[in-house]
Amino acid sequence: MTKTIPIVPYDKPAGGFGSLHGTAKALIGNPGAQALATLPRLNQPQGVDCPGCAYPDSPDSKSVDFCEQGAWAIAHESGKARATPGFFAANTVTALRTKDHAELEAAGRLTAPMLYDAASDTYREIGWDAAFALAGAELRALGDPDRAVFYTSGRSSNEAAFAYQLLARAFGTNNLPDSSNLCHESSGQALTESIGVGKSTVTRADFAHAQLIMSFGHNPGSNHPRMLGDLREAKKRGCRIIVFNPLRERGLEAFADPQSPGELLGGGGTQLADAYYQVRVGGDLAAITGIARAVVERGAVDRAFIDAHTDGYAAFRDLVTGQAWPDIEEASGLTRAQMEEAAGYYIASPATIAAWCMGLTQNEFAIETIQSLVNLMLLRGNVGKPGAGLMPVRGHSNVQGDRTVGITSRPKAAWLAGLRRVFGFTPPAAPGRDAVGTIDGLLDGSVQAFVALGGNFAVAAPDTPRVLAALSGTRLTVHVATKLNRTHLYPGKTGLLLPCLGRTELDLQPAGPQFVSVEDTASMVHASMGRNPPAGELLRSEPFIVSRLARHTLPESAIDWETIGTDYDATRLLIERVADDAVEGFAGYNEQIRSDKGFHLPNSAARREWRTIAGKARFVAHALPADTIMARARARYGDRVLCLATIRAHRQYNTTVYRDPKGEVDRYRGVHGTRHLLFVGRGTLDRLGLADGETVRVRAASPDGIERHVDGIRLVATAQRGDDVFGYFPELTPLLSPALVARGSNTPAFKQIPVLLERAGAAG
Ligand SMILES: Nc1nc2c(c(=O)[nH]1)N[C@H]1C(S)=C(S)[C@@H](COP(=O)(O)OP(=O)(O)OC[C@H]3O[C@@H](n4cnc5c(=O)[nH]c(N)nc54)[C@H](O)[C@@H]3O)O[C@H]1N2
Ligand SMILES: Nc1nc2c(c(=O)[nH]1)N[C@H]1C(S)=C(S)[C@@H](COP(=O)(O)OP(=O)(O)OC[C@H]3O[C@@H](n4cnc5c(=O)[nH]c(N)nc54)[C@H](O)[C@@H]3O)O[C@H]1N2
Ligand SMILES: [Mo]
Repeated sequence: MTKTIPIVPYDKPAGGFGSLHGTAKALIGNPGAQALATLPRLNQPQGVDCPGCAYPDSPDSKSVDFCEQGAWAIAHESGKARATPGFFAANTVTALRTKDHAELEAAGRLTAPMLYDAASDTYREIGWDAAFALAGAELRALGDPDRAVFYTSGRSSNEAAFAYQLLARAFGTNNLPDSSNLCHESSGQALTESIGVGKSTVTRADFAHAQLIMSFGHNPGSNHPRMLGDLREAKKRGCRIIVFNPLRERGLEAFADPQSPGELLGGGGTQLADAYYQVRVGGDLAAITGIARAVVERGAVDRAFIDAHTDGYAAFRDLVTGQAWPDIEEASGLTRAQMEEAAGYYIASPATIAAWCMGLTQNEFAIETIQSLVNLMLLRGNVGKPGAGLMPVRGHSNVQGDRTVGITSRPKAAWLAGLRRVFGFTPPAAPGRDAVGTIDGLLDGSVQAFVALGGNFAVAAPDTPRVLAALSGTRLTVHVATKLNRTHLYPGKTGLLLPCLGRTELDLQPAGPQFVSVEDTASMVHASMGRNPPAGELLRSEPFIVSRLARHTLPESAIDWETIGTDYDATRLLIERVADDAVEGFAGYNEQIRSDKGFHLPNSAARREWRTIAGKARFVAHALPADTIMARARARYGDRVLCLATIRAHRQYNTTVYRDPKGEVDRYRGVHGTRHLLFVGRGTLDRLGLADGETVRVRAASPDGIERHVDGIRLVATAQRGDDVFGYFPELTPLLSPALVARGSNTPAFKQIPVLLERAGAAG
C-alpha cells in the first residue's frame, strides 16, 4: 500500500513570518516557560549565552540577538513539565523505553538525584551525599582507571568542563570522549596539521569584509539561523555566496530577516546563493580539486603568499593538474563547467571565507577534504587577512571551549605539564578513548563505568541498540543531565541520574550568584549568567556536582575541590594558570570575562604565524580515493546499495526531538507529521522498482556483516540525481556500524551509511 506523506513544498524565503510564528509556538507550546523573560537577554552583555548553537554573537550590540531555534531551546529548558520522583515511581524503566524521543523530552526537567533499583525496575530518589559516595566507591573499586570513561556533551561551561577533565586525570585516565568526536573532530585535526591551529581563523567581523563566502555541507537556516543575518548583510553590500550541498537548502537560497519589518512585509527576502552546486555526498574533495585545478591552470595563484608562507605547493599543483577531468566530474557529481565557474567566482574575489559543517566532517575522507579546502584558500592567500579565512561552524554552544580547557582523549603535553605544575600530580600521558573507542570498549566489556556530563551518548553514537545494551552491562553509569533521554534508560548495575541547573537558571553559591564562561565558534569567550529560578530545589550546578564527585572518588586528593565547585572565579584562575604555556589568551581571565563582549582567544594562523612542523602553512595534497565506503559496500552487496546521509530536521536539537503543535517537522524541506522518511531521487526509485510513498525496511549494508535495520520508513521521491538518499538523525543512526569512520579523526561517517531498501513484507 502506498500513502503520500504530506510534503508541502516551501518556496518562501527562510526566516520571515514562519520564524516569528515558530518563535511564538515555542512559547505557547510551553506554558509557564520563563522563555519570554530570557529571550531579550540572549547573547547580550551580562546576559545568557544561548544554549542553541555556537554561532558567534554580534560584534555590535544589536538589541535582539536570538533566533527561532534559540527560543525553542530556551522554552524547552525552562518549561513547566517535571520528571519528579513520582513520575519515575509510576513508570518502570522498561515502560519508559517504549516511549519515543519526543515523549521522553516531554517528561520535563529532572528534579532529584535518582538511583536505579533493579527489583522494582524504577529509578528511585537518593540523597546527594549518598549518590556521590556510591559513585565514588564504584569508581575506586574498578581497580584500573582506564575501565572508566568520562563523556562530555558540548553544552557544559568552561568551569564545569575544566573540573571534569581534572577529575578524570587525577583519577588516572584520558578516557575523555566528547560530542566533538562525533562532530568537528575532523576539522580540528585537518586544520592543526595544515595551519597549526584547529579553530576558525574567521571572526564575525570578517563577514563585513568578505567578497565571497563559500558554504560547504551546512544548513544554517535550521542549525545556525543567526548566520543567515550575516549572509544577508554581506550579500546586500555585494559579497557573493556560493554553496556546495547535495540538497537545495531553502535557507541558503533566500532569507527574510524576521527582525526586519521591511523585509518581512516585502515578502521576497534577500536572495543568498549566487550559485548552488549540488555535489554528490562525499564529492567535495573532488569538487575542490577541480576548482583548484582551474585556479592553478589560469595562473591565478598568489605566488608571493605561497612563497613567503607555505610549504608543499609544487606537489599539490602537480597532483591537481594530474587528476583527469572525467574522474573529477564523476567523483564530485559536478560538471567541469560548474567547477570552472566556481573557480571564476573564487578568482574574482579579493577576500574569501570558506565555511563548513557536518556535510564535510562526517564523511570517510573528511580530513582529506578539509585539507584540500585549506589548500584552495592558501592558493590565493585567503588565510590571515580581513574578510577571509577558514571557518568550521561549531555545533554545541560550548563544544569549542570544552576542548580549550582540556576535554580531549589526546591532551597536548603542554596542558598536562600545566596540570602537573598547578596541582602537583602526574597526569596520565597515554591517549585515552574517544567516542568510537568508548563504543569498542563498551562492546567488548573493557569499559565498566560510563560517566556523562550531559548528552545522549548512545543515541548520538553509531550502533545505538548495541551500545544501549552494553551500557546496561556495565558496573556503573552516572548521568549529569537536565532532562531524561534514552541513554539514561539503560543504567549499569549501579545507575545514577543527577539533575543539574540549566544555563538560564540562577546559580547561587555561598560566595554569591555565579556566572560561567563559554567560547563560541569564533573563539570569543564570554560570560553567561542565569537568572531564572531553578527548576527544582534539589538541582545543583555542574561544577558543584563534578567537584563533589571528585571528592568522593579521590578522598586523598590534595586538590581544593570545594572551592572549584563553588567559587568560579577561583576555578577561572586555575584555568588561567594551567593554560599559561598551553593556550594563548587566558591571562587576566577574571578581568577579561567581565568586559561587555568578553574576550577573544588569539588565533596564530589568523595572524599568519604557522605553528606547524615546517613553520609554514602546509599544502597537504590528497589524490581522489578509489577505495571508499560505498565502493566496498557495492562490491559486497551489489549495485542496489545507496548512500544514506543522516541530517537534522528543523524541529530538533540533536537527539532532542521537539513536538510541534501543528505537526511541523522540517519546515524548509516541507515535511509535516512524520520523521520516519527517506528522500530518494525518482530515478533511483524507478531503478529499484519502488514507488513514492511506499513504506520500506532500510537495511544497512554493513561492513561487519552484523544485521542492522530500521522499519517503517516512507519513501519520498525527489528530483535528486544519483544514489544519495537522505533521512533523519537520530531515527536512522542505528544503521551505522562503528567501523565506518572518517580516516584519521575517527568521526563516525554519519553522512555515508551504505543501505539497501527492502519492500515491507518482502522475504529476508
Ligand atoms: N536547531 C538546531 N541547531 C543546531 C543543531 C540542531 O540539531 N538543531 N545541532 C547543532 C550541532 S551539534 C551541529 S554539529 C550543527 C550541525 O549543523 P549542520 O551541519 O548544518 O547539520 P546537518 O543537518 O548534519 O546538515 C548537514 C548538511 O550537509 C549536507 N550534506 C550532507 N552530506 C554532504 C556532503 O557530502 N557534502 C556536502 N557539501 N554537503 C553534505 C546536508 O544536505 C545538510 O544540508 O548544528 C548545531 N545547531
Ligand atoms: N546519525 C547522526 N548522528 C549524529 C549526528 C548526525 O549528523 N547524524 N551528529 C553528531 C553531532 S554533530 C553531535 S554534536 C552529537 C550530539 O551528541 P550529544 O551532545 O551527546 O547529544 P545531545 O542530543 O545534544 O544531548 C542532549 C541531552 O543533553 C542533556 N542536556 C541538555 N542541556 C544540558 C545542560 O545544560 N547540562 C547537562 N549536564 N545536560 C544537558 C539533556 O539530558 C539532553 O537530553 O550527535 C552526533 N550524532
Ligand atoms: Mo555537533
